[in-house]
Amino acid sequence: METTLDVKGMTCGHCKMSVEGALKELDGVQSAEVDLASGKVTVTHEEGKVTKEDMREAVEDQGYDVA
Ligand code: 9UX
Repeated sequence: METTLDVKGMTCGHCKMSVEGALKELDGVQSAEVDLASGKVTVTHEEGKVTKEDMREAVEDQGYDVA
């Protein structure tokens, strides 16, 4: 399934890589794609294995805020 996060404070390509990398490390996440212009992050993952809260924590650990 797909979950969308609204992330604040990502401005460069390195931000994008940090957030995508942190999300892809989570068990059950298949892909993560940051759109820098909008701050939208689209995460494709197995249902039930990983929650939006897990994703929020992973993004916040990288220093970004999740709306
Ligand atoms: Mo460079 Mo992106 O400091 O925050 S990693 S702008």
